[in-house]
Formats: sequence, C-alpha cells, structure tokens
Amino acid sequence: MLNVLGACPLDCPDTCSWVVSVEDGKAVKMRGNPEHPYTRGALCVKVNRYLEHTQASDRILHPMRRVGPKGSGQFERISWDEALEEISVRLRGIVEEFGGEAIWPYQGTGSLGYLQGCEGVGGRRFWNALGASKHWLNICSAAGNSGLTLANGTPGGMDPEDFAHAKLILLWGTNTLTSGHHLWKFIQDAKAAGAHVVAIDPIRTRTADQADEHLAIRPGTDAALALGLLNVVVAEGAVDEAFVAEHTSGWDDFAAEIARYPVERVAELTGIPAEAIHRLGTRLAHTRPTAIRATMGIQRHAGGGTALRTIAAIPGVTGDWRHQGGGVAYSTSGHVHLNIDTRDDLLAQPVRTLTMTRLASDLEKVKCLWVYGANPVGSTSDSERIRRGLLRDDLFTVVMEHFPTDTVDYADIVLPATMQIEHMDLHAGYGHLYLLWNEPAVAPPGECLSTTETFRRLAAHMGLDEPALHASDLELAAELLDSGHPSLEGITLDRLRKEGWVRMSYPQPFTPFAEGFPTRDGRLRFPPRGKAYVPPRSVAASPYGLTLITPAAHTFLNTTFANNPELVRRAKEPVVLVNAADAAARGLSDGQRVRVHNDHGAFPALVEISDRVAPGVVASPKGRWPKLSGGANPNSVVQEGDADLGRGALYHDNRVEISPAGA
Ligand SMILES: Nc1nc2c(c(=O)[nH]1)N[C@H]1C(S)=C(S)[C@@H](COP(=O)(O)OP(=O)(O)OC[C@H]3O[C@@H](n4cnc5c(=O)[nH]c(N)nc54)[C@H](O)[C@@H]3O)O[C@H]1N2
Ligand SMILES: Nc1nc2c(c(=O)[nH]1)N[C@H]1C(S)=C(S)[C@@H](COP(=O)(O)OP(=O)(O)OC[C@H]3O[C@@H](n4cnc5c(=O)[nH]c(N)nc54)[C@H](O)[C@@H]3O)O[C@H]1N2
Ligand code: SF4
Ligand SMILES: [Mo]
Repeated sequence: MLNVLGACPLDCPDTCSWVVSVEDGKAVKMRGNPEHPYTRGALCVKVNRYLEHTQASDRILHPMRRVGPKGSGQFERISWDEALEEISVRLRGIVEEFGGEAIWPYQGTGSLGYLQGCEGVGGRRFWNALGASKHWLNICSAAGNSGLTLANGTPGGMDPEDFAHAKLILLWGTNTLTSGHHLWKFIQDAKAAGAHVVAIDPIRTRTADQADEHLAIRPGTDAALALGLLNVVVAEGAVDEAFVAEHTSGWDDFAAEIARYPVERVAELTGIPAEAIHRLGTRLAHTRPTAIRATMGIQRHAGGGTALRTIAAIPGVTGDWRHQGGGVAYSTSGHVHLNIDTRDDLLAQPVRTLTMTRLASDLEKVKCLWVYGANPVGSTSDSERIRRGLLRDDLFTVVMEHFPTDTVDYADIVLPATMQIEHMDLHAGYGHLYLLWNEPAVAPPGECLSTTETFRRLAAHMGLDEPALHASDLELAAELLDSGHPSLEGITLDRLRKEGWVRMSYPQPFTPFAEGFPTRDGRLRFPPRGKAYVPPRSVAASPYGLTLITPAAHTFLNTTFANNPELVRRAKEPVVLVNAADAAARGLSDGQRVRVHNDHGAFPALVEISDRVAPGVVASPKGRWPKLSGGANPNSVVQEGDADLGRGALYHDNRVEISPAGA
C-alpha cells in the first residue's frame, strides 16, 4: 500500500491536507492528514465521500459532441482529436470574424489549484495568445476583499490558528461549522480558556447554536452594527489612542461618523435590541484580544464591501492588532505571494474584462463561452436568463467537467476533466498560512485530462508554439514558487513535494499589523465621512415581502457533490425556512410544497416553519442541481447586481414571495 499526500482543491477556506492510500493502482482510502496543524486529521462530511465521487457512475470519461437541442444533454462520444479539431476550427473562425474578445473563458472555483484551478495560470496564457476577454472572478469574495484592502491595504488579516488566544470571538456572517469547520477546534481551545463567543447572523445556524450568544441581525446592516459597537467603545473610553495616533488615518472624521450611530439608532437599523448592542459594545471595549471571524456570507449584499471596510476599523480603534488573537480574519489569501505570471505580454492588444455575476446580461456580447471549474446554470445570479442565453444558435459552448451538470446540458462540446487525485497541483489556503502540494495518486480514468494538459494539447493542435503555452506542470509550479517574496523563503518545489505541506515563512505568533499596515502610508484608513454604512438593496420598497438568504449547504460544496446520492439523501428535499408569523400571514403550513418566486424566476421547496429566522427573512441553501431538484434552485430568483465595492455578488440580498405550489 502506497500513501500519497494531496490537498483538497475545493473552494473552502480550510484547504485540507489529505492522505490517499493506493493499492494496485486504485485509490482505496482517503483521510485527513493527522500531521497537518490545521487539518488535524479530519476532512468533512462532503470530502469523506471524495473517493466514491471520483468513481461515480455518472463521471464524464470521454469527449462528447452535442446531438440533441441545446439544453437537452444529448451527446455522442467523440475522440480527443475530433474534439480538438472542431474546437480549433470554431475558435479560429470566431477570432477571425469577431475578434478574440468574443471568447469568454468562464472559470469558476471548482478547484482552487494554482495549476488546474482558478487561482493560477489555468489556461490564461492560452487565452491571452488568442486575445480572449478576461474574466473577473467576482462571484465569491470580491466585495469583502475590496473593503478590507481599502482599510488595511490587503484582504489578509489574522492567522486563524490564533483564535485559540482570543478572549472574545465574534463569528460575524460566517457559518464555521458548515463552511470551514477546522477553525472550530481553535475556537474550542479559546472557549476552554474562558473566551466568550458571539454569532452575528440573521439565521440561527448550527454555529450560532454552539455560541454563547446569537444576535439575529437584519441582513445587510452589519456596518451599522459595527458603528454602534464602536459608539459604545468610544463612550467607554476604550479607544487605543496610541494605536490610533501611530497606525491609522482619518480618525477625526470617523469618530464623527461613529457619533452618528448611537445604540438606539443602530437597534432600529439592525433589528437587534439596544440592550444587546450595548452589552456587546461594552464587552468589546474591555476584552483584549478580540478576534473577529467574518467570511463571505456577510458581503453578499449591496453594502457588502463597506461592511468589511467598517468592521476592519474595529481592531484599529481597539488596538487589537497589537495582540496575538486579536484582529479580523476574512481570508488569508492576501498573505499568499506566489508568482502568478499569466503572460499578459502575449496579448496583442488590451482586452476587456467580463464579470462572472453579469453572465446573464453579458453572454450576448460573446460567441464562445468556455466553462471550466464552474457550473453557472446552478451557481450564478439570474440563472433563468442564463439558460435562455445558452440556447442561442450562434453561441459555441465548451464545458470541461467531471459530471453532467445543468451547464453541461447546454454544451456543444464536453471535455472530460481529471479530479484531484489524478492530477498535480499547488495550493494555498484562504483560511490558513500553509502551502500544499497535491501529488497525483492514480492514473486518470477514461480519457480525462487535466486543465493544463488540455490547453497544452489545444495549443499544439492550433499550431501555437509559444513556449509559455507548453510549460510542464512541474515547470509551472517551480515558477509559481519563484516570486522572491520573503514569505516563500526556503520553500522549494523539492521540499514541498517531499513534505506535502509547508507553513509560509511568517513569524509565529503572526501579528501582521502590530507595527503598521501595507497601505501607501503604512496606516489603516478609516472609512471617510458618509461612507461607513451602505444599506442593502433588500430595504428598497418591493412587492415581494421577504428577504431571501441562500447560504452554504452542509452536505454540498457549492454545486459540487449535489449529484452524490448519499449526500443528496442526507440533505433531504430542498427547504425554505420561514418564520411562523410569515407562514401564518400566507396561510402556509410546515412541510407544504411551495414556489419561492419574484420577477426573475421561481424555485420549488418545502416550507420549514422555524424560529431560526426572524419575521421578514427566509432562507434556502445554495448548491442544488436544478435538474435534480424540480428544475430550478435559488439562483432563479437571485437578481444580477453589484455590491458597492469589487462588484461582489448579491446572493443574500433578494426579495421574494412564497406561494403554494401550483398557485
Ligand atoms: N458545506 C459547505 N461549505 C462551504 C461551501 C458550501 O457550499 N458548503 N461554500 C464554500 C464557499 S465557495 C464559500 S465562499 C464559503 C462561504 O462561507 P460562508 O461565509 O460561511 O458563507 P454563507 O453560508 O453564504 O454565509 C455565512 C453566514 O452568513 C450569514 N449571513 C447572510 N447575510 C448576512 C448578513 O447580512 N449579515 C450577517 N451578519 N450574516 C449574514 C448567513 O446566514 C450564513 O449563516 O464557504 C465554503 N464552504
Ligand atoms: N444562491 C447562491 N449562489 C451562489 C452562492 C451563494 O451563496 N448563494 N455562492 C457563490 C460562491 S461563493 C461561489 S464560489 C460560486 C461557485 O460556483 P461555481 O464556481 O460554479 O462552483 P460549483 O457550483 O461548485 O461548480 C464547480 C464545477 O467545477 C467542476 N470542477 C471541479 N474541479 C474541476 C477541475 O479541476 N477541472 C474542471 N474542468 N472542472 C472542475 C465541478 O465538477 C463542478 O461542477 O457559487 C456561487 N453561487
Ligand atoms: S471541503 Fe474544506 S473541510 Fe472539507 S476537506 Fe475540503 S478543505 Fe477540508
Ligand atoms: Mo465562494
């Protein structure tokens, strides 16, 4: 038996280190690496089934060409040569007639690998050689990244392992036990040492159940809460004047802004009782260190970028950045400094950037949609309009996939892709400070090819002989590690391959902003006047009475695994959580079959009457394959739109109504 070290490629902050046991060329066992300080020997309910998933009977193993109408999912098997030939002819024709920008390489977060996934070069060199449009991966974390960068100069913040040292922990718009549970062990360590844990979430999640306190905030009003808490901090005389003077800018204006948010006003805006805001503000004022965990859920609102920007101000005021266990942890991606050279010099001229969440509108601007690592029909806003766009006859759609998703159903050509145990990759986490190497454990099944190999073959077939398009995986990996950044000191490809994972060369304890911030003047920038709170779009007048939140599902990872029979069985039928008052007002009963709908579309669900949501708020998890759940999922009612910063997505900021099915 051979044990091979790898890394979970999925879009989850934890990027686990795993060990695959191989017998006679077959992967027989996968477990979390007990040696890895963040993985600590555990994977999760989803990835515990990863091996089974790689061997699933619906796995796509060969190239295919569409034979039925678009959307029908009817294909015939073809050879790689036929596929490459048809693709080459179509791409060349499109470039000649309409220019390279008529191609949209739509890459999602199916893998976060720097070779095969969205974090690295993943085909971009090839697309640059053709002059294709660029792709803005704004679907996930863009608003928060922008808000934090405006404040701190980077989205990076605390080392999540340092939560063990916090005395007050705010789990703010994050569902730790579902969407990245490895942090929980560090929170438990803190709790054992007396820390107080508060969940701030419109839903009483399983994470909120485990916290000492839950504040059911009105969706999209977090910046107002941050200002209200700071109002109490100021009143308590707990401003760290020395930190503010030495390491921040814009305090006088920001202090004036804070003064405009007394607790009573914030209670009105957020729906949280004034007394609870005052109590938490007082606790925050007098508890060092305070650690804030905010993840992506909080920023899927019209004011989502500002929410993170204003939350980032809190440790600037309290001076928490001085202490191990103090600060904000959103994404550690800002601490990763690999050398990602997408070779923009290969572009003959500058090209436009198309935005992921605007697929429904912008699809009409292109003649080729090339989807990889993504399932837009299941994952992207305004999915009914996307479907209509994908029916267009003059659109050439190629999908590289593992499974026959709803998006695959619209493809002209489908290309079979390798899964993580079958290809090589380099990873970093967005919830820890390690780099990981993923060594292939088994040979690819059927005719599956990795992302890098697919683009190498396509480049060769098209006669593109630029050497950068033909770099091997190991050459690409060595290049990635060669950035010269001090955090990569001593980390060679050989070492990474041998050891499987390496902590980046950051000091421990890691207090990244104790001595200043990576902004131009080295100071944290407080939000300017009038820019500290942007309300959600869900507060606008609407004929639809309910605000829908579509959070992470416990047993799926976005739409990945939503075709795994056991995980679907555990998830049961799609539900929508409704407060008893809202259910009564609409005459809905528990377990009733309903349509959740608005102007954009509708999806079917069963009503679950629950006090986990407040009146006015309903919730239905993301991730279902529409074709396996009644033809639609919540993205049918998610309206296109951009957050205030970074053009982030607005998945939790939509108004809906609920009607009995068939009504
Ligand atoms: N099991 C599982 N794990 C996942 C994923 C998955 O699909 N399933 N997805 C992965 C991906 S791609 C990502 S980006 C991360 C996302 O992970 P999270 O950031 O945890 O994302 P969400 O589940 O969307 O939202 C987290 C919580 O924020 C709450 N929330 C929504 N709106 C607001 C608000 O306005 N204010 C506050 N305070 N809270 C709000 C939601 O109710 C939810 O409980 O998780 C990753 N991990
Ligand atoms: N309603 C609602 N919708 C949401 C969200 C929400 O909170 N609410 N969250 C959004 C977020 S945070 C995200 S990140 C997006 C994710 O949206 P997507 O990026 O579309 O991710 P998935 O839906 O998981 O689809 C990923 C697909 O990539 C494939 N894949 C995985 N690895 C590889 C590979 O190596 N090669 C190839 N060729 N394919 C691969 C998988 O089989 C899977 O079908 O969804 C967003 N959608
Ligand atoms: S999905 Fe997250 S928790 Fe699960 S194995 Fe992957 S990285 Fe770990
Ligand atoms: Mo995401």
